[in-house]
Amino acid sequence: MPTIFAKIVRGEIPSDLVYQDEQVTAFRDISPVAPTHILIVPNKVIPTANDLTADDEQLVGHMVLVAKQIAEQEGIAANGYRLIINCNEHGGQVVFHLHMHLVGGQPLGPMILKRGS
Ligand code: DGP
Repeated sequence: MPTIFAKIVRGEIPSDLVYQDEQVTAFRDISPVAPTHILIVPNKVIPTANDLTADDEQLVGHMVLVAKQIAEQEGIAANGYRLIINCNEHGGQVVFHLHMHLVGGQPLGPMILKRGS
């Protein structure tokens, strides 16, 4: 079954596209949690971070560099932003097509739950 993100990558369903090349596609999250909330997605389907292999090393590096470039374009690079990859249930992953969240445009507060809470 193709994921919703695979359909976005192929242009089969609409998205607010920000960037695309032969390796990755970036588009605005449908439910933004901050003024800037963009998803950077590999064009090939990798379900979770657990499925990454050494062959994907360059791809993952590319995802980070694309995120950095988009942050500059969005005007949030100097103030800062957060890059997040959720994995599986405890990570809060909902769409099982690897993606990196680029979130910024306002102070984001502390990272996550403190240990033990
Ligand atoms: P995660 O919890 O890491 O799997 O985040 C999935 C994100 O994907 C969530 O923030 C909402 C977003 N999302 C889900 N479906 C769509 C969609 O059809 N279009 C767009 N642009 N974003 C979507």
